[in-house]
Amino acid sequence: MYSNPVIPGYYPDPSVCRVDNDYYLVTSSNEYFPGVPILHSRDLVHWRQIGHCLTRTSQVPLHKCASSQGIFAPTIRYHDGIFYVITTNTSTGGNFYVHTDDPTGEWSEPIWLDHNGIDPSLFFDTDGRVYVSVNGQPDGQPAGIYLFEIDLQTGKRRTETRRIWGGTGGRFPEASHLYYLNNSYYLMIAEGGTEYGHMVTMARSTTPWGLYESCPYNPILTHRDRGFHPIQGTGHADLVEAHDGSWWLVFLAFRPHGGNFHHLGRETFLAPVSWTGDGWPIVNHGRSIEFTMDTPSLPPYHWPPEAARDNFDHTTLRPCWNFLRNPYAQDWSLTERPGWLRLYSSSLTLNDQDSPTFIGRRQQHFSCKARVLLDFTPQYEGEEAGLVIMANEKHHYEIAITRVDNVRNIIVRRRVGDLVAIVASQTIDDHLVELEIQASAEMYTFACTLPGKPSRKLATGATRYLSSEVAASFTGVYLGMYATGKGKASRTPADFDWFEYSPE
Ligand code: 6LW
Repeated sequence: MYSNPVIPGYYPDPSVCRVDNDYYLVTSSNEYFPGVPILHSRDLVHWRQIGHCLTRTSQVPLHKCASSQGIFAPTIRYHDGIFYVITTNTSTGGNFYVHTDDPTGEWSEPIWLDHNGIDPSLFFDTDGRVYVSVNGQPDGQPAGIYLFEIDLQTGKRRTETRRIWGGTGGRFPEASHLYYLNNSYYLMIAEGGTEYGHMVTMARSTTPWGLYESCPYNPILTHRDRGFHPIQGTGHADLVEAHDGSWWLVFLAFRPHGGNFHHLGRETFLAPVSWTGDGWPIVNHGRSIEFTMDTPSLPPYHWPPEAARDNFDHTTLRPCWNFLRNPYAQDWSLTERPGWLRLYSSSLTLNDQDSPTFIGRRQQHFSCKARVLLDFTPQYEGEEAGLVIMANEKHHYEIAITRVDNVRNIIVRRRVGDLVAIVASQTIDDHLVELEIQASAEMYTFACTLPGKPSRKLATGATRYLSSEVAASFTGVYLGMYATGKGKASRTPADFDWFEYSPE
């Protein structure tokens, strides 16, 4: 028995590999930096983030990339003592892979592939050949999954590119992975698009190049016909044989609320896989995916819980923290005021498709609370710093300290598309202020607490207007700290003593 999602919050397009009794999983990261979060588990249910694969701008240039573009689906594989992650930077450069012998450390510079498309995967055949499968079709060719052999050291193509399978007729065949077992090559893909029509399909062949025979049980996973199920969009999967010989599937899905609106993004789920007598996979015994999975899991292995409060007592950020695109080093410091995270207001704002001064973490629970203690005295009109719930540059709500008519104010502002409104504003004079966003599945509530006074509710905002359906985003919402000079690089420090994230 275990609960889904196994990795809540914006962790989409999961790919997993096993090394003895350890499991490593990577996901897309789009415009967020560092790129490609890597997580570690000993039971496929309990995961801890151990870092990122792309930690240098040279690996992941995201300058002014569009929201929801940047880094798309990755694949992680382990071969001869080396980890490989292959992915796509849809904004700069296309398909590439990096490698390391230590997944918690630095990864290599990119090895670029001369091939278009997205969702590349690496396959190490038993004869030593290495293949790339990807969905990018050469000019004039039909959609489908294409295969070519590469020189692993250089990424150079060793063969022509061939279309090996077109899927079962769903749109957007993508997310391909190849596996060799039962003396057959199994090809698993996603079809239908990463929304409500998403599905996983499978085929197999006697050679990597095909011909591929479609699985008679396709789609082996979908919720497209379960319109009222609280779990939707199941698809984009990766298969793994556990150290006890059991088989499992990790895949993405999302949890709509209040109708078809999901704001936490596409999350990572887990399901058991069994095999039919004639060698085809059956996911969760053919049953729907549930929040509580009534099936034996691997022996649980729990990680120590992370403290709810980050006191910024270290000179490096926890792995949960992300920037928007490649950050400007001068915009933040963990050393200028030890024990505080110092942000400097740059000329950029949260409305810019750039890297405003912002550091955030995924919202991973429908009901949770984010609080910060902020020391900030704006020097210039319009300068502001505070706490934001961010979908993208056109969809965000923030509670902030600012200066209006030369008076220090607390404001709550909501932006939904081209609608922008300050929905609360009041003067304050104390220096230290606690800002708070309380989340329920349907509503965000914004409050502040001044020294020695009770918490004061200022405004609310519906979660649905930050959902992927409204914001047209591939990502999920982030809770973050920010500072801006709104067109003026004022450099007034905004000091955050702590950030507390409390699931409820
Ligand atoms: C991912 C691809 C997809 O690479 O979304 O819609 C992309 N399909 O499988 C980004 O998550």
